[in-house]
Amino acid sequence: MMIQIKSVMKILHTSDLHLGHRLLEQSQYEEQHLFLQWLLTAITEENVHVLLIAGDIFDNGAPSAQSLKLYYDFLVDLRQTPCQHVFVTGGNHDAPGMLEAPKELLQALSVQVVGKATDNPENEVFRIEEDDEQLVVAAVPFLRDQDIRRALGGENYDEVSEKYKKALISHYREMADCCRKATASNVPVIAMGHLFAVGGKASDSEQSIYVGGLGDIAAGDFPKIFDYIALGHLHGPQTVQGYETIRYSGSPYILSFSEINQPKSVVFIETDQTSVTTIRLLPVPCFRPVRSIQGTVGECQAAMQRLSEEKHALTPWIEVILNDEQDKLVSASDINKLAEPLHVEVLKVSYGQPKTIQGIEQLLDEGIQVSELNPEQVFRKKCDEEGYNLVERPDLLEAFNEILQQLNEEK
Ligand SMILES: [Mn+2]
Repeated sequence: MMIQIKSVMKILHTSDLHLGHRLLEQSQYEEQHLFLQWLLTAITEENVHVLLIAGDIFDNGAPSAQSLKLYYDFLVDLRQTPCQHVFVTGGNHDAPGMLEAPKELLQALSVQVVGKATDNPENEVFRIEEDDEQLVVAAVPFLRDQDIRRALGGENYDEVSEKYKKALISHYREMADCCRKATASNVPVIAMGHLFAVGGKASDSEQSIYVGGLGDIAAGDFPKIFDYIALGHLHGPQTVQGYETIRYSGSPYILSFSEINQPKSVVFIETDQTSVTTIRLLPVPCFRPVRSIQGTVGECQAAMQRLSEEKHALTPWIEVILNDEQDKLVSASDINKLAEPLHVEVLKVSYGQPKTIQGIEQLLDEGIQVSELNPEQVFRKKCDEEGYNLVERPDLLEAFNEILQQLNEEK
């Protein structure tokens, strides 16, 4: 008797590793290392065949030797797992040239790297086969304005925004056409992306791709051929407008204090011969707790004590906010002395209510849209919020305008 085993393709989606990222000047190397070790184990245990990393591999365009080693060691270690296909795309933090320098070398390890969009959309489309299964992947990186359209002189801000959005949508349409051409049959198709989608919830750590929602794309703008869209850029795990198959995996560890208490995960996806059958979140263990502790000196000390008694892979990092008037005279070094015998590390001591950084939308007068402001007006609003007086500090505005000018010239 012949037993037919229904084969399935198992895929893992992550993004925003930001290798080299520091939280309040502290290196996050240890948790990044532990996460990648955990990922190798998860890939083995779940028998994952395909790994998608949707942008922001590194925290900046010139990563340290330590960050590079972390990345390359991980890619080599993947060879010992069931994962035989890796797709790495550039994010807004990555330098495309840097990411693509070892492109051919990594191809030999079945790692496909797409740092930036080129004139040929076929460079972003890949077809893979595992046993009887096939999968088409459109590995779309972060799309810079200059990569996807020819800017004309004298465009104002709204025109740039509108045209960029159109170019973004048409890029995904070209991808869809290429994917259709890549295969004759109705095999599952996955797209990647590093962008801000409408309705997404940002935290403090994403560097806004463009001020004021330029180029926001909505769930309905993506062609229907894609069975799953693996997104990066937003650091909190979330769907786009409630669509289960259009998702941000989120960063695998926190990248700012605004992400405290945010559960982190990677996305596990299964396909059959024609489409996606399962989508499931795999929670990433918290290797290093990061907490914000508020109260009187006594309350904070007690909270530090409790945290110190918990068992964690790495020393917890904390921010202490003293909110009692009488504690104004307590210094950061006094707090550090209290923490010394404990298994916690105080990264920051501040006084009074924690300041929340507001998004530009919250700073605007009612009825005004960000798109109605020019960049200088947006800058002035942010300076107001941060307490910089531009009359006393004209150099700030000058510096801003100089940067703006440079950007315009580059375009
Ligand atoms: Mn990011």
